[in-house]
Amino acid sequence: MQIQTYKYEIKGDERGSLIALENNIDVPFNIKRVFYIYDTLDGVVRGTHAHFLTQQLLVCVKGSCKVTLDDGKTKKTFLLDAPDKALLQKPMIWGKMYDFSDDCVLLVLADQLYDEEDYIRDYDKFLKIINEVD
Ligand code: T46
Repeated sequence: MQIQTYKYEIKGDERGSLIALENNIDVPFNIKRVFYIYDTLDGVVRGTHAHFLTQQLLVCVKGSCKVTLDDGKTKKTFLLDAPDKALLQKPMIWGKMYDFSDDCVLLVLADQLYDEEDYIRDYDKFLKIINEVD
């Protein structure tokens, strides 16, 4: 499984830090949607789905969480623990997010508008589709 991670330049000065993400430059797609998840309760696992079309870039702008990406054959786990680190979740990759710190704010940039039809929320269905494609 080929995974893309990003490390962004921090354009800070004595007043504080700033990171800028530009369409198709720092983010490898046209951004159509932005959402963020926060106040995730202890022990909760989020995500646990794949998308048919959507790709999304995950940035933990505050706190930390772990992300496991799974292509149906291989699983890789990443720690997002700094606002200058990002992880790309491509279409047809199962993703789960967990071990959220209390202060975690996970920012997600996506290249599609929200559409529940784009979600595969059943892992067996995901494996079946992956194996049909192979
Ligand atoms: C992901 C993780 C990190 C919307 O109305 N619009 C949206 O853009 C999204 C993402 C969700 N919703 C609604 C759908 C559900 O009623 O918000 C509710 C919670 O969504 P979901 O159960 O998908 O939440 P998570 O935290 O399990 O997953 C979300 C994203 O869906 C997912 O792509 O990577 O955050």
